[in-house]
Amino acid sequence: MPIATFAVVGHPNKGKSSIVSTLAHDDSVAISSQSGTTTRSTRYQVKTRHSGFQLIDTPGFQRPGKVLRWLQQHADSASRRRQAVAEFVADAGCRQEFPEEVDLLTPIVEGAAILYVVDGSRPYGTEYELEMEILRWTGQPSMALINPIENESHINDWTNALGQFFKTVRVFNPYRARIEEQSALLETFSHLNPEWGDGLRQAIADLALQREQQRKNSALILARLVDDLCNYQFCQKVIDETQARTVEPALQLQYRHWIRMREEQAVKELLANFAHYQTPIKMEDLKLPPDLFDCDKWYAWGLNKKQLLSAAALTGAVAGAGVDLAVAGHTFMLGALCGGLFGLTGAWLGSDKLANRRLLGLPMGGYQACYGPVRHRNFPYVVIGRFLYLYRQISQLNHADRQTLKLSASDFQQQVANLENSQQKALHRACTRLVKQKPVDDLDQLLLALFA
Ligand SMILES: Nc1nc2c(ncn2[C@@H]2O[C@H](COP(=O)(O)OP(=O)(O)OP(=O)(O)O)[C@@H](O)[C@H]2O)c(=O)[nH]1
Ligand SMILES: [Mg+2]
Repeated sequence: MPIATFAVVGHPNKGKSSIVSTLAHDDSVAISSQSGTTTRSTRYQVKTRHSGFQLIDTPGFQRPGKVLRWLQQHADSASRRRQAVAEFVADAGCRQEFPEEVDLLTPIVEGAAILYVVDGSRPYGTEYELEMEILRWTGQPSMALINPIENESHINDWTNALGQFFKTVRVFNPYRARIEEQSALLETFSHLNPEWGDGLRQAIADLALQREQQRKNSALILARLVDDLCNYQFCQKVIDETQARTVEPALQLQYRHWIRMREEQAVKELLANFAHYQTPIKMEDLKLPPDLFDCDKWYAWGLNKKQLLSAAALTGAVAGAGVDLAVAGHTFMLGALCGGLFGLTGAWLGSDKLANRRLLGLPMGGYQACYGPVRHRNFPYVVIGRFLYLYRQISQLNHADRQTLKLSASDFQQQVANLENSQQKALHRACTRLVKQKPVDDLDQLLLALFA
C-alpha cells in the first residue's frame, strides 16, 4: 500500500512544526517563537498497527518572489511548470541561493501532498500569493490549514483568499485540537489522493484502538500504583523499643521518600503511555493540594466525609450502617476515619496518625521496627484521585503544547458519584481490601470505569 506523505509548508513561524508535532504525537519536533526554527526538512513517520503515514516538517519560504521569477524564466507554458519546479530543486545554483525553498519543495516534487499553513490571527496579505503560486506550480494535491495562533480575527479573509488556491480549507489549532478533531483532519487528508484513502482510513481506525489501549494501560499503571502504595512498609532491625524510637524519624523519611518516588514513577509511565517524553513535570512543581501526607486536606482529593461514610456503609465496613450520617460525620465517625483506624499499638501512634508503626519480635532475637502501611480509609481514594486528575491533563495534552500543565481542582468525587451503584460498590470493596493489605483481583478492570 502506498504510504500517504504530507509536506507541511508555509511562511516562517506560522505553526508548521506545531501541526506536525500534534498530528504525529511527537514532542521531539522543534517549536519556537523564533522565526526560522526549522532549517531542514524532517520526515516524521507515524506508524500504526496496520498502517501509517508520514509528515514532513519544512523550513518556511524565504524568497518566494525571486523563486517564482526563476521558475517563470524556466517554463514558457503551463505544461512545463511542474518540470520547472523539478529543475529548480535539482539545480546546484538554486540550492546555494534558495536553500529553504529547495528543501521544502524537494519532498513535494518527490510526491508528497501539500498542507499549506497560515496564521488566522494575522491579516491576509498578497505576499502569501507568491508562495501559493509556487505550490500550485508543483501540481501536487493540496489543502490549506488556518492555524488561529492567537485568535480567530482574520479567519474569514483567509478562507476567502485560500479558497482561490486550494479546494479544501480547514481551521486547525494544533494546541487545542482534541483527538476527535485530529482524526477528522486526517480523514480530510484521505481525500487528497485516492491511492492513500484506504491506508489513511486504516491508520485512523488504528489510532482509535491505540487510544483505547492507552486508557487500559493507564488503568493498569494506576492499579499497580495504588496496590504498591497501600502495601508498602519500611522496616529496619533494632535491638529494643528504645532504639526503635530513635530510628523512627529515619524510617518515616524513607517511607515517605519511597511513596513519593513510586508516585512519580507512575506519572512518568503515564506520560510515556501518551508519548510525552520531554514534558517537564516534577511532582513538587505540581503544587497539588494536598501532598500525599496531608491527611487533613485529603478530602479534596479522595472522597469527602459523607462519601467515605456511605462507602463504609455500602461495603458493610461500619457496624450499624443505619446511623444518621450527618451526626456521625461530625462526631464519632470522624474519629474513626481519621485516627481510630490506626489504633494498633497505642504507644507508637502519638501525633502522626497516618501510618502504622510496629515493633515485631524476630525469631533470631531483636526486633524489627516498621513504618507503614497507611491504614487510612481514604488513602487509596486519594491516590486514585490524584492519578485520575493527572490522567485527564496528560491524555488531553497535545504534543505541540510544551507549556507546563495547568492544574485545577479535581472532580474525582463527582466521578465516583457518577459511577453505577454496582461499580461504586466494587470500588469501595476494593479500597477497603487495599487498606487492609489484601489482594484485589482485576483491580485495573475495576478502575477502568473511572477513566471515561
Ligand atoms: N498559542 C498557540 N501558539 C502557537 C500555535 N501554533 C503555533 N504557536 C506558536 O507559534 C510559534 C511558531 O510555531 P512553530 O510551530 O515553531 O512554527 P513554524 O511555522 O514551524 O516556524 P519555523 O520553523 O520558524 O518556520 C511558537 O512560539 C508556537 O508556540 C497555536 O495553535 N497556539
Ligand atoms: Mg518549524
